[in-house]
Amino acid sequence: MSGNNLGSRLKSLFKRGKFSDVFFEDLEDLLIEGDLGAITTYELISQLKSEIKDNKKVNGLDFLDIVKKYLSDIVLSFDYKPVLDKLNLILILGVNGVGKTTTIAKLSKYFKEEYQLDSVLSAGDTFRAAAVDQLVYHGKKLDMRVVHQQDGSDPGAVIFDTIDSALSRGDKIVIADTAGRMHNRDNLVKELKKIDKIIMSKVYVETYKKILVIDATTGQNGLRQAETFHEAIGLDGIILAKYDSASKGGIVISISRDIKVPVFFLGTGEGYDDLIKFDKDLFLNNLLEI
Ligand SMILES: Nc1nc2c(ncn2[C@@H]2O[C@H](COP(=O)(O)OP(=O)(O)O)[C@@H](O)[C@H]2O)c(=O)[nH]1
Ligand SMILES: [Mg+2]
Repeated sequence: MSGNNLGSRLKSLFKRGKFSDVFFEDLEDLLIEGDLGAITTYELISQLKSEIKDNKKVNGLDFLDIVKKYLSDIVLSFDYKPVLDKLNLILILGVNGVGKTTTIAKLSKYFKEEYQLDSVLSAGDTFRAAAVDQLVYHGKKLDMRVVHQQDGSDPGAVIFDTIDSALSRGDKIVIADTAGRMHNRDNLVKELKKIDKIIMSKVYVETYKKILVIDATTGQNGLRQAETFHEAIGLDGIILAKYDSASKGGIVISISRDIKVPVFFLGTGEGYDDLIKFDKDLFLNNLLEI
């Protein structure tokens, strides 16, 4: 259920107005179900308890304000802008099916509209046969160049080639796809470290961003994915895909809190235009239905 109706359920709980043990137990359940994570939940509840002690007259609306203020101090956002006179490399990471390839297509359209820059798409997911075709398809639709090799080739070599060709042609943005297979964690980590090293040898560190795509519907599993990728190569940001689902994305609160990686964008549908910059205030208003 991942955060469904968290705000309205909080509101109806607060309306009861009796701050009994049962009230706090129900509140705890709601926050946990909303994917806020255990530590956030316990700290938030102890803060609410002390606010009640200090001010007996807190009402439902004050309560939501306290919750929002608390979460606002935790959630991290980042306003991503490419560096206009250098080659920008965006490495897109994430487990299978979260929305990586679709997000790459959306990002390329976004950069075209915002900065009039074409992106070169790098088909670094060489593990799944259809992945290269999918990127080539989007490239054709959006009129973006795609660099690819045959299925099963070395992803590091594909990305290496892409960067070389982008540098020689003066392109400013490379967005690289990767395979998200997780069944063998050691292999995945090894491969990611290799790709990371290749990229670091070719682009300026300030123009290189490692972005993890998380599926909003996966709940706490998203935090474990973020931890795995962050430990492997260090993440710069998160894109939360499928935010148009019933989930309100409470998982980014746990990710911000536990590994301190900010959110860049939200994916809001399957179309090329369904990508919006992450706005913390809007996100929290939507989560809490304020
Ligand atoms: N509703 C919705 N679907 C999405 C979004 N992003 C991706 N998808 C869908 O999720 C599925 C998997 O996407 P894909 O990009 O192939 O994932 P990948 O395996 O990580 O590359 C596709 O059917 C996409 O259309 C989103 O923001 N909202
Ligand atoms: Mg893909």
